[in-house]
Amino acid sequence: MTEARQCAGCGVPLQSEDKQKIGYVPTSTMEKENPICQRCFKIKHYNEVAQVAMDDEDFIRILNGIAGTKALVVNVVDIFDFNGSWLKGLHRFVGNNPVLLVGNKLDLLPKAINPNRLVNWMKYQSKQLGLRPVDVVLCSASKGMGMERFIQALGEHRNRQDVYVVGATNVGKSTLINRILKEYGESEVELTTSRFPGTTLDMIEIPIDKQTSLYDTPGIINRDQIVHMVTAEDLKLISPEKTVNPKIFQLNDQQTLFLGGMARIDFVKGDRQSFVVYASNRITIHRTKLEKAEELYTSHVGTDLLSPPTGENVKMLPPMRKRSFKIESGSKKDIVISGLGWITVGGAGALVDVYAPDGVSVTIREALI
Ligand SMILES: Nc1nc2c(ncn2[C@@H]2O[C@H](COP(=O)(O)OP(=O)(O)OP(=O)(O)O)[C@@H](O)[C@H]2O)c(=O)[nH]1
Ligand SMILES: [Mg+2]
Repeated sequence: MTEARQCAGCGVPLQSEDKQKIGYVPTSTMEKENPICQRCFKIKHYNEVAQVAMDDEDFIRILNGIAGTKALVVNVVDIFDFNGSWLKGLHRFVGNNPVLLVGNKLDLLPKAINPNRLVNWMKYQSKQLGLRPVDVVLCSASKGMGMERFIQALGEHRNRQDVYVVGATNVGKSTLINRILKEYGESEVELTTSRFPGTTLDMIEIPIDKQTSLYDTPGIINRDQIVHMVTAEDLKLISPEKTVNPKIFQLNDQQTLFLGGMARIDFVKGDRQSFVVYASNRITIHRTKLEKAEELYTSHVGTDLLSPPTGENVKMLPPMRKRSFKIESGSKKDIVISGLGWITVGGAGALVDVYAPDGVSVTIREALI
């Protein structure tokens, strides 16, 4: 814990000297019971962008202490962007501590999803990524889904020890803790949450009982997450806020689908089959002939036809990079464009080229639905 008082919203040490620096509060606010810094105040009341220049190194240093303690680590991922929100090097932070894996933002997935299948898929993925969680639970922190099961798992696995909530930025760690506090706690404290990455700035201790505490931690920034490549304005359009409605297209080969101007999916070769898009409802999906795709992109990206990115924001986007996939016939596959969503390809066998901003991971998996 730092000597200075901490902001109750984001954890930053408070100061009243410099308005331009983080942690600023007017002297009068400093005296209050749970003071929050000016930045948190602005996020809470005006939805302002939360950007501050903090190094990933700073955040990693904060997490590095966990390995030396005896605690339960709750690793939160965004199930809409599982790979993109995976905390790389997690095993280093956790040491020998048990990990409870939480798939958050369940409300974004279509109702047709089979939760058991999703949990099994997450277990399998974790294993591939070098982690064996003691348990996997699904929830929606913002909607309050799955909380009973989560609390039960927490009680079961924490052995009356501390709990650290960790994860990549923006997965909903603080929202999850607020939800627990609201439903099970007596504390008046409300952690700051926002749509923008990098909201929580330091470890925040929330006492569970006399001996143990729950800790919120700053999210690690994965540079390859799409949120770091778009403007605040476009982030709003790209990140789904509600359940994504599948959009079904029957395609012949040599046809192309555009996910706004963020991605282009060319059905190069294969029998006519369905391509089902799962992405934010605010991304315009445009279908065209493959031979016209290149020209259409160049002349229309940023316009209503192919947006987001909107207007000039296109200049911020890294150049499009092509990745090719061969999908064998017989099984349905999801092509996942990290942070944007995924496209389920019908199962008749297909050659597919995907263009997405360089740095954004594009992967293939067994269809989730
Ligand atoms: N749809 C949906 N959105 C959620 C859910 N939980 C959190 N969010 C949203 O995700 C965004 C990030 O939430 P935070 O709680 O600030 O995320 P965080 O992991 O604490 O982020 P950092 O502090 O930057 O590491 C906010 O816009 C939340 O409203 C959820 O269950 N469903
Ligand atoms: Mg947070």
